[in-house]
Amino acid sequence: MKIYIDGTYHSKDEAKISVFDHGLLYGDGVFEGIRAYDGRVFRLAEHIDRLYASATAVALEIPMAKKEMASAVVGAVHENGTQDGYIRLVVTRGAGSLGLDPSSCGKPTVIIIVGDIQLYPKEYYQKGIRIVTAATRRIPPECLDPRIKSLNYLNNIMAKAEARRAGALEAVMLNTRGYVAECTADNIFIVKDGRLLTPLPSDGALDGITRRAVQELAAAGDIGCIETALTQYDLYTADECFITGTGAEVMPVIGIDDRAIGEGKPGPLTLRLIDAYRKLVAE
Ligand code: PXG
Repeated sequence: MKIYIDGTYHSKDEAKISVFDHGLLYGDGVFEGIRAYDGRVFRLAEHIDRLYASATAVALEIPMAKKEMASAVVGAVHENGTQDGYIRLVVTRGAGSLGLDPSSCGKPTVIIIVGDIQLYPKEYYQKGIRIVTAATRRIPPECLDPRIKSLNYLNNIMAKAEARRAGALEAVMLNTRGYVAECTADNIFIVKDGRLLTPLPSDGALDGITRRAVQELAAAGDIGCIETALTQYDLYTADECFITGTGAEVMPVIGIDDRAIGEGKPGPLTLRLIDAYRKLVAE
């Protein structure tokens, strides 16, 4: 494994950053999780745009142009000889002093890790998964915009731990007003009366790249899709449910908090979208 740090490749054992990096000390930084399929990076431009938007939102100036960053990501995939893999692109505030002040940090640190993707078992896609509602609420958008993909994941991690304790793979997170936001590392969709519904970014949803792709596939397939406020009631009474994310792709959800969703098996629209998404990534 060859890891890119600020323009230089290091072996896994040699890839190290300063303990004074504010990415470590304060979670001060932004990141992207990206997939490579068959040697090609999926929706790279969208990931780069989101990374730079996250950085702009937290006043972090990435020390390279978008074009250069895109080349660095593609270069790291080639350097590792990766066909199908997972790319973690991280930009931290850089090394500074022991204090919050970001102005003490000299230069942001740019890290690109290309790893193997831990695929979910095939049967999850065929049979669907059960998820639970976490007691941990999503940080309110008026405190931290959910569109910022920052290195601060503690509240999502607490929710993920709740999922694990409940024997589930994922957990739904509500916002502080009780509306559905998203899952800990995935967006959520339901199907109701032939139409897709998904929470709004203003209710705490990350503007997911997979979410966008599914919205495009729905539009292309004449399936209505709206972003709207959703409650637990909407989830429990949905005809179908699925989650979307770079890692999970499109994953059917057949149970939430011990309620069966729809007929308790992946629904027809979900299966159609799984198929369409597979074709899209293979294009
Ligand atoms: N919500 C949150 C909070 C996320 O972190 C998504 C939704 C889905 O977004 P994308 O753009 O991937 O469709 C994410 C993405 C990991 C990992 O290592 C996490 C994500 C993506 C890839 C890997 O756990 N989160």
